[in-house]
Amino acid sequence: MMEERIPVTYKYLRLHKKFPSVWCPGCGIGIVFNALIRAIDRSGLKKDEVAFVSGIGCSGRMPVYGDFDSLHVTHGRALAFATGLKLAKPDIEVITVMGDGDALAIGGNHFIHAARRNMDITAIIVNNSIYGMTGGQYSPTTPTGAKATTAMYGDVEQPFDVANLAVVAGAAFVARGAVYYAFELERLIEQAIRKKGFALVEVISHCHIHYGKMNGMPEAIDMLKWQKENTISRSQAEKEGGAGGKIIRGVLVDRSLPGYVEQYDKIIAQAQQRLGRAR
Ligand SMILES: Cc1ncc(C[n+]2csc(CCOP(=O)(O)OP(=O)(O)O)c2C)c(N)n1
Ligand code: SF4
Repeated sequence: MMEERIPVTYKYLRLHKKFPSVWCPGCGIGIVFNALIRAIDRSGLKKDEVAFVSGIGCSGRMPVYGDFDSLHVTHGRALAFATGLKLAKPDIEVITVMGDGDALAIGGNHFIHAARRNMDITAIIVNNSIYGMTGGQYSPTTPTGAKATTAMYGDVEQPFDVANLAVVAGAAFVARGAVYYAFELERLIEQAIRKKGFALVEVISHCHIHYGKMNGMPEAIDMLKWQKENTISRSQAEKEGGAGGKIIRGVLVDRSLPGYVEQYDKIIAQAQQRLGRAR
């Protein structure tokens, strides 16, 4: 009898409760979710050692489908809730999943300060350059000139470079992956999970339904080809002496910085010593 092979991902899904998912066929979010789950599996964490936190948006639905302790909170506030959770339960691996709108528009303030504080959180930003869930409004990462339902003649704003924003804000670990390179993405997320401190993985993903349709790439495959042709690994860029105008994938920063939780614990210990009490 042939042995039935069950993908590792199935172990971590609320399979009989929450499926089918809301995601459009071909959306990049499913690939990110798979990579994230495989990264958790590789890192050896047990289900009850992980908590998922998300805001609202197509990307923010991931914790609904993952069988972990989850907080599905208000739009833009995932990192604020994740910070509270981490302080209350420092031993839990807290993972936030956000869309670019969620993390960088309404949630932009939380994003820079979580990075600045070096909160020990793994943050995944699924950057599809658009507000997917609400019908394709432009976001802080929509490229200048690209069309959106709120920019029919092209967006006039400058987009954020998400990963570099995290670098200058003070994150301990910053990486960028792309859905097209799913196995590389899995390794980047695993590194982020293992890292102490604020660890960001920006994932270049796609919303062919809104962004693609308005910008000459109506099928998921068009957008995946775009990722293949317009991104380059850091090692390849170094070999070639430059990125040639392409977006760099890989680890951008991995540094040792004091983490917020350990600094906070030190303050508590000092205060308790002064008051003459053991913790
Ligand atoms: C306070 C608040 N403002 C606005 C909304 C409406 N809203 C829901 S999801 C969303 C944007 C989603 O875009 P993004 O975060 O990029 O995620 P995606 O759906 O593309 O994955 C917005 C504006 C809301 N739910 N709550
Ligand atoms: S609307 Fe866009 S981002 Fe949302 S599930 Fe569909 S393809 Fe994905």
